[in-house]
Amino acid sequence: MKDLTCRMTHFALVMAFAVSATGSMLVAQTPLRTLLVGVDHRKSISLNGPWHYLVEQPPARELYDEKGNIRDNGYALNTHPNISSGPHNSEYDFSTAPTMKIPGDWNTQDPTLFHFEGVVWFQRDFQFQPTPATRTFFHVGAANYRSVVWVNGKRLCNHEGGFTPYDCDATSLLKPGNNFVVIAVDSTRHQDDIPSVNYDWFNYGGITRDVSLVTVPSEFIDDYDVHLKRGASFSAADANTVSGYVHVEGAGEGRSVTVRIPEANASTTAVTDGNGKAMFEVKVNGLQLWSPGSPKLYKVELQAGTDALTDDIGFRDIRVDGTRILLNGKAIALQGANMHAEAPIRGGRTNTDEDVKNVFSMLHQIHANFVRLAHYPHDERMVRQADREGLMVWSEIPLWQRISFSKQEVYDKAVVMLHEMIRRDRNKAAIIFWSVSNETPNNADRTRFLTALANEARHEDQTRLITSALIGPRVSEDRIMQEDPLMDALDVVGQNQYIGWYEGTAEDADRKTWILPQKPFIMSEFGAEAKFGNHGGPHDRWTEEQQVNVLQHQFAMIRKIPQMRGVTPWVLMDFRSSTRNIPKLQDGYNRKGLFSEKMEKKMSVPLVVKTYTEDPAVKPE
Ligand code: GCB
Repeated sequence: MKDLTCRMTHFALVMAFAVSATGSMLVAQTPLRTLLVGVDHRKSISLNGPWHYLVEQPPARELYDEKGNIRDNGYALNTHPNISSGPHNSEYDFSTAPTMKIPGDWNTQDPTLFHFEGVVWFQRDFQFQPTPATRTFFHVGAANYRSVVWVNGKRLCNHEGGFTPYDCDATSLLKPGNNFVVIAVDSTRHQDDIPSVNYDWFNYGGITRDVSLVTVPSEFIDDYDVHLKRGASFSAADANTVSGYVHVEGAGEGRSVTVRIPEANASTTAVTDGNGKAMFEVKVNGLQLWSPGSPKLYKVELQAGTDALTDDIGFRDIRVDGTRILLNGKAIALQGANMHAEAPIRGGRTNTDEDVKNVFSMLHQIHANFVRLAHYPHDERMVRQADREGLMVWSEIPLWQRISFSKQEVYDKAVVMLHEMIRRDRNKAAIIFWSVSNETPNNADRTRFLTALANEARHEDQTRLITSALIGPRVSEDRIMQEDPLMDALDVVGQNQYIGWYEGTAEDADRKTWILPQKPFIMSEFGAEAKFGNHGGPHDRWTEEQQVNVLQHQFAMIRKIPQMRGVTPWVLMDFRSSTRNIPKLQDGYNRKGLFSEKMEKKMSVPLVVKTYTEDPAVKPE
């Protein structure tokens, strides 16, 4: 996260506040570097395709010196060995090394790297012609987990975090004609990372999302937020104002910014303040709001000087009223599933249009209007598609279970990740929840940390609801009481539990009475493992019949909880996890999917469909 060499252009200071039970404050002051919003809607030079790669076993001395500092004089220089004559020099050569497809994880592309967690170096040549008075950014959609980028042998930037994008200003390092880029990616796990060392998914390493070069004018739009104006309450009659800001990087005070929505005949001009930020508000007659039944997106044209960008943006209002969740003033019930970014059929990380199409075909089959993208931000394509198809989305940062909550440096990392997630997707109507965490231990350090983070998310974005998935309600006989103090910091509470799988039998759910505060809840996880094609009785573990039985009793239990507004079984599709090692049943997969990893429908799918279409487990009010 700490960027040593990347030029900090837009130097935003992140400030997070929370007063803990003891009155102490958690404040992060982390410089955020420029992050380009809407990159997929800008003209760019794609650097996707084959990249040469070399593998480094730990301790990876080409990347790190003895003290663990990054070296700039190793493979990064991309030199070539003297084969025939001259002095001895390097003992590596990218130009004759094998290639793999970028974007792509290394685990599913090279069988010798299937279980590899460590450093892989990537290199490619590319052509470039600089244009005067422009800046060119190197954009990486995601690289898991740490990555370091060198252009033409000079360090450009480093980034920490495997699921959010970064942009580095390469202008001064690029030259006309032939250039090269080297990226070292380190997927080694550390206790103070986010996620930490232990988690229930597969540690796919590599440059897992799109890579491109984005050229912009010297003053350019790096960030914008275009949303339906949010008032103290929602009224459909008043829902005709679009507001937000456009930030112009490199601009001082007094630059003119135009926001146009041609289809609605709306247009306004605003002026930047001393920080390059122009706040705007524009009336739009007959504005059609975004909703699952009518996922209307408008082409929004932004212009600042010679820079222009068009994005597809939907407008909607999401808020809480007592235990209800209101979308455009109407109470809603959320029905869907959890989903990992596991590519159906082919395996590996989801990062193509085909992957997204496959995931959506499963979501359509279960009649989902909602998806929880667990446990980290997924490829931007997923959220774009959700915007187009009217699917509501829960997006989360990977604060999963045992994070080092007492450490300030971990908090600082979390804040940067949160900002990267919000920044990339804040203009997508589909996202209704930002989740700050999943299943964290209930203790003072955790509560202080996550309360501050929730407040930070709310401060950054007032147009969404803040949530987290909790675990561990207090159970006394058949009463289940959720008393986690973190709930105070949340708008909507996610509740995970596995009655019938990790605890007791499916039928135990019938006797449970839930005592919950008056807030909207989502039953964010429940389920049971079933190997596709494995059959038996309703109590035979690992069978499809048992999965059906568990889900059936779960739905019946959820139906009786008045605060429940959403339901997402764990999980849409089986996914790889290195902790799931029962041969013939798991074989490296978490089998709680409604579908197998090959998209084969398990017997639970018809039950979910029937529930979602005929006898919902959750009601809007
Ligand atoms: C959970 C976690 C999820 C796991 C799931 C399981 O509670 O949130 O990441 O994969 O349980 O299958 O155990």
